[in-house]
Amino acid sequence: MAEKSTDKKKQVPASERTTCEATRQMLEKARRDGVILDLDRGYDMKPCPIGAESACCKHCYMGPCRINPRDPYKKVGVCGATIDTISARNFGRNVATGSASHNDHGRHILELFRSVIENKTKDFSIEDTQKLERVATSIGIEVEGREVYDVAKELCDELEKTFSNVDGEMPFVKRVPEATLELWRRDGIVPRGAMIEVMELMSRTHIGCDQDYTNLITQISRTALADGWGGSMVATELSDIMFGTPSPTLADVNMGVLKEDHVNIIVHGHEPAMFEGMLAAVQDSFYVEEAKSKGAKGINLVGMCCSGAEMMSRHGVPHAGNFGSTEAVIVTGAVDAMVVDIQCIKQGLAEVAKCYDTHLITTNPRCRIEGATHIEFHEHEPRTCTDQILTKAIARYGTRKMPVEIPKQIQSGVHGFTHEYIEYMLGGTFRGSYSPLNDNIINGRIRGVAGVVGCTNPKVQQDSVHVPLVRELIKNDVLVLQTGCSQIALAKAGLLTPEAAPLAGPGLAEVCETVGMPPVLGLGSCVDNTRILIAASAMVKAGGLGNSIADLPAAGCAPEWMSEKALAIGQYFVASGVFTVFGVGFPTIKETKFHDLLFNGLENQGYGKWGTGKDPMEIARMMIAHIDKKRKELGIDKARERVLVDMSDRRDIA
Ligand code: SF4
Ligand code: MSK
Repeated sequence: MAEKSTDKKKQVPASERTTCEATRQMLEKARRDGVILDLDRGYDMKPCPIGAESACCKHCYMGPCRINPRDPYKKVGVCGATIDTISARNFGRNVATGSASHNDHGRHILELFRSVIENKTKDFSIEDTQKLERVATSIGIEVEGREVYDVAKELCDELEKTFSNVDGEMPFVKRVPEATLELWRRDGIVPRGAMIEVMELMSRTHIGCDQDYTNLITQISRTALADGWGGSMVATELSDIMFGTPSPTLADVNMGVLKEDHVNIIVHGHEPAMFEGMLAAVQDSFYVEEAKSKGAKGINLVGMCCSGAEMMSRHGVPHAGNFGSTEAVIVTGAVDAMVVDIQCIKQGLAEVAKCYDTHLITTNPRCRIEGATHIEFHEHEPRTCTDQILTKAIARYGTRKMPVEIPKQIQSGVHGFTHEYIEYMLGGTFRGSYSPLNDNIINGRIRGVAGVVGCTNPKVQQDSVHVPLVRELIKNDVLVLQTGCSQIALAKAGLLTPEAAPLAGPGLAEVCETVGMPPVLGLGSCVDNTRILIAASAMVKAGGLGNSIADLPAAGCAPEWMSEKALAIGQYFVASGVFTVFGVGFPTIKETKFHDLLFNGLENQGYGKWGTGKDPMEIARMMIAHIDKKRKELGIDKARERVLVDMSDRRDIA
C-alpha cells in the first residue's frame, strides 16, 4: 500500500513547499487523496545535523566516528583522522560518485556511437556531420578530404581514451585555454582517464591512506575535471553528432502540456537514446490508430528532468516539469506511463504510480526500481522496448479508472542554445565569433556571464531561489546561461523568451533586443554544462578578457542543488576557474581548514572558489561582486549602480 498522510497537524500550506502553481495544485490533491509526496517528505525529514556538515565518517568499522561540529578540532576519529581529513574524504567520495555517473553516461553514449559507425545499430545515425568535423578538429584529428566514416572512427577511438587512459591527458583537454591548462599541469591535476581518476580517488579515501586534505584536493579536482572535460563532454558532443545539434526552438513547459484526451507518456531521466526511440515509435501510425481505437485523439509524448530538457532543446518536445514535480505530475491521473532510464529517478515514484494506476517502467539495467515494470531498452532494437511501452500506455488509457485533473499552467519559451549557436547568433554566419560578446562585456553593456544550473531540493520551496536569483542577475546586466532543472524553473516563470528582455538591465536588454534573444539562454541537461565550459574557453580565446577562465567576469550557481553530480559539476567549475555558489547548504564546517581551502585557498592558487548562501538576493550579490572584482582586475570596470528588482518587476511576468 502507498504511504498515507496521517499527521495533518504537521502539514503547512502546499504553497510553502513550492512556488510552482501546477505542482502546488497536485500536492494539495495528493494530500486529499492521502498520498505523501517527496515535497512533504523532504520538509518532514529532520536531517542528522552531524551528517549535514559532513562531520562523521563510516569508512571503516572502528567507527562510525562523529566529530562535534561546534568544536571540530576537539576530537578525532578512532584512527586519529581529523575533521579536515574526514570532510575532504567525504567530499571526495561525493565527487567520485558524481563524476562516475556522468562518465558512465558518456561511456554509454560512446558505445552507441561505435555501434552506429560500425553499422551494428541501424535505428540511429550520424545526423550532424558538420559537428562531427568540428569536434574532431578540436582535438587535432585531420578531416580534410576524408570520408565521414573514417573521421568518426578515429574520433571514437580517440574519445575512448577519455575513459580508458591510465596516463597522459584526456582528449578534450586540448580545448582548455593554455593558461588554465598550465595551472593544472603545475599542480598535476590534468585528468588522464575517468576510470583511473575515480579509482584513485576511491583508493585514496580508504582508511589509513591519504590523510592530508591539501593533497586530497588535487585528486578531487582531477576526478571532477574528468567529468566536465571528460565523460560529460563526450556525452554532449556525441549526442549532438548522432541526434542533431540543438538550435533555438519553441517549446512548452509545465503540467499543462498533458492532454486529457490523449495517451500521455512521460520520459524522465538522462540518456537521450531511449527518448529518441520513443519519439520515433509514437509517430508509428499503427500505434496512433490503436490509441484512437481506445477513444484517444493521439499519443502525447512529453519529457521531464534532464532527458526532457535535452529533447526539448533538440526537438521541441514539451516538458512537464523539473525534479521537484516528478511525483506530483503522476497525481494528475493523466499519466498513462512514466518511462525512466538513469539518475534522479526517485524510488518514491513507484508508490505514487501505484496509487494513480500509472505504469512506471524502468528501461535501463543500471537503474531498476522495486515495484516498477522493467522493459529493457537496447539501442540495436529499440522497438522491442518502445512497442511494449506503447501497448501498456494505450491499454491504460482505454481503462482509465482514476479521475483526471490537469493543471492548466503552460508556458512557451525558446530553448536549444549551444556554444555554437551563441557564436553564430552574436558573430554571424560567416564570421561566427565570441568577439562581439566579449566586446559587449568590455564596453559594459553586459556586466558578465553567469551559469545558473542544477536541481531542485525539497528542503527548499521548489523554484523559490532559482527564479528571483536569475531575475536579479539579468536586472544587473548579467547574461544567464542555464541547464537542467534550473532552466525548467525559469522556463515556467516565462524568462526564456525574447519578450523577457525588458526585465534585463538596460545594457543586456539592448543586446537582447538587437539580437532577438532572451536574457536567459537554456542550454539543455546537466551533462550540457560542458557547453558552458566550451563557451567560457571560447571567450578566453576570443581575447580581451584575460588569459584563463579564472580571469573572466563570470560566476556559477546551483541554487537548489541536491545530487552528488551537482557537487562534481561544482568542483569542475571551481577547478576550471569559476566562482561557484551553492544554495541550500554545503557539506563542510565553516571553521575548518578544508572549508577554508575550498572557499578561499583555491582562489589564491589560481583556481575558482566555492561560495554558499541561501537567500537569492544574497547569492546574486556574491556573484555580482565577483563579476565586478574580475572586471576591475581586467581594467574594464566602470562605476555602476546595482539595480534591485522591485515589486512591479516581480509582477511583470506571473
Ligand atoms: Fe573512524 Fe577513522 Fe574508521 Fe573513519 S576511518 S570510521 S574516522 S576510525
Ligand atoms: S536532473 S542532477 S535534479 S539538474 Fe539532471 Fe535535475 Fe539535478 Fe537531476
